Amino acid sequence: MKNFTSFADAGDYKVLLNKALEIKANPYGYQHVGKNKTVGLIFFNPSLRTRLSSVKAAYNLGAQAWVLNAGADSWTLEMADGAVMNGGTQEHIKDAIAVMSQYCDVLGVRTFPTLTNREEDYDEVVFNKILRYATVPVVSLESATLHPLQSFADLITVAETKPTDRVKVVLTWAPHVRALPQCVPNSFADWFSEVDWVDFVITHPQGYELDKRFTKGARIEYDQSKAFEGADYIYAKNWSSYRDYGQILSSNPSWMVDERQMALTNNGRFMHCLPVRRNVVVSDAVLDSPNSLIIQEAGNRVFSAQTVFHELLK
Ligand code: SN0
Repeated sequence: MKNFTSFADAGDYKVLLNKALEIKANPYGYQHVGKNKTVGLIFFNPSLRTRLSSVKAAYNLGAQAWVLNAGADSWTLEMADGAVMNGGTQEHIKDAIAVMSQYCDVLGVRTFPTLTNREEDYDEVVFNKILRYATVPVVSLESATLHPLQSFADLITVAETKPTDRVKVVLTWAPHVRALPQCVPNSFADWFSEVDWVDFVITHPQGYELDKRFTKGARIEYDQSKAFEGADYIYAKNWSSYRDYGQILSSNPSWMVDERQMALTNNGRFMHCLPVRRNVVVSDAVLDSPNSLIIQEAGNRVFSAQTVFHELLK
């Protein structure tokens, strides 16, 4: 592993998943790997789980961690190549990333999409600049199109809770009040369509089709109730349209995940990456039910990050 930005960087996911389960069973058993090492974390956007779980992951490995909130704590960074910097930006991303690489052994970076320029977002223009200027391995803490540490934690969560060898996993769109990135669903599809013991179904209203690059062989079902039938896992997430880029095409409240839909499943477990808008995306009753995995899932963010840092530092 050279960088970690997508499912493809995971290599053999079975090997990586087994490593994560091994690390979870023995979280402090790998401190020789992180000794005298530093994990740097840069956030261009807000974070709760990613920031804290990544710091904890570094500590578990015996490494140190620093966090920079770009723009808020640092100079305002210029992204454009060849810019004449006589405006509001004070330091070029080229210099900032090269300098930060001097201060760490692995660099984690979070950048969000514009949701206005699809080409720029899907070409990962900002993240690719960071990859170009970094001189240490880079980990995506969510890019413009993907959130691989989340998906890896989701895979750990399903693997350690699955009731049978084969399981049906359903990714469902749910309503929201703001236009959100496609990163979490893209990434979830990128990972789960590759897992050979998962029957993977995606359900969403018309117009919310994700980029086919990530959904590959996934079954798309426009009828949410039909999709939920017999599901072992329901993974809810809102996203804005990829087709009508960044637009909200529906706020149909009947898509909110509620006990009514969960009753159609095979005693289905409920998952969400968080943060979640309660009683908009999913009802309190589902979030607080014994079948809700949201806290275990968030806990596994430590082990997905720790496993990836372990692979990059070892
Ligand atoms: C982000 C997203 O990609 O959907 C981060 C998820 C890990 N979520 C949000 O931005 C939610 C913001 C809101 O207003 O609820």
